[in-house]
Amino acid sequence: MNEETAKQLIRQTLDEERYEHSIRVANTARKLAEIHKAPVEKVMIASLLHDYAKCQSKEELKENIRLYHLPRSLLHYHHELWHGPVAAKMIEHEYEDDDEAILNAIYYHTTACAGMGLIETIVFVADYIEPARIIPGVDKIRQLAVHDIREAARVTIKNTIIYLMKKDAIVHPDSFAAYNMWTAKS
Ligand code: DGI
Ligand code: FE
Ligand code: FE
Repeated sequence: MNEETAKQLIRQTLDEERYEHSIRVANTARKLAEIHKAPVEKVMIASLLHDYAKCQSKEELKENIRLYHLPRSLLHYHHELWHGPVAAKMIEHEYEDDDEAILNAIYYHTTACAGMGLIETIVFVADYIEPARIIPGVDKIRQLAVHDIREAARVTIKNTIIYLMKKDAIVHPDSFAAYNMWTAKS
C-alpha cells in the first residue's frame, strides 16, 4: 500500500464529499506528522483510508462485521462506530496491508482507545480538526495539536464524550479508556 494506491481506492469507494473530507484529513495529518516527527507515509495512508467503509449501508457493515469476525459487541453501540473496524479488516485482507499502526489508526479512528501511538493519535485528531469541521471548541484543539498532540486528543475525546452524554447516547468503553489514558498522562 502506498499513498497513490490509497487515493485510488477511496476515489473508487467514496462519494465526492467523503473523498474530499479524506483528502483534507490527510493534508491536516501530514502537517501534524511533520511537526511531531511521525512517519509521514504511514500517517498519510492511514488518514486517506480511515473512512474507507463510510459509504457502506448499515446492512453491509453488519455483514462485514460477521464476515471478518469482528467483535459482535460492536453491534450494541451506535452504527456510526462500525465503519472504522470494517475498513481496517478490508484493507488488511483485500489489500494485504499488515502495518499494525496503520490498521489500528483506521480501526480506532472514531472511538479512540487506550494505548494509541503517535500515528493513531494524529489520525484521530486530524479527523476532528480538518478545516471544514465546524464544531464548538475545535479552534482550541487546532492550536493544541501543533504543540501538544496528546492534549489535543484528550480534549477531542472529552468533547465527544460530553456531546454524546448530553444526548443520553451510549458511549463505547474504548472512548472512556482513551480519555482516562490521556488524562492520566497529562
Ligand atoms: O466518519 P467521520 O464523520 O469523519 O468521523 P467519525 O468516524 O469520528 O464519526 C463518527 C461519529 O460517531 C462521531 O461524530 C460521534 C459518533 N459516536 C457515536 N458513538 C460514539 C461516537 N464517538 C465516539 N468517540 N464514541 C462513541 O461511543
Ligand atoms: Fe469516520
Ligand atoms: Fe473521517
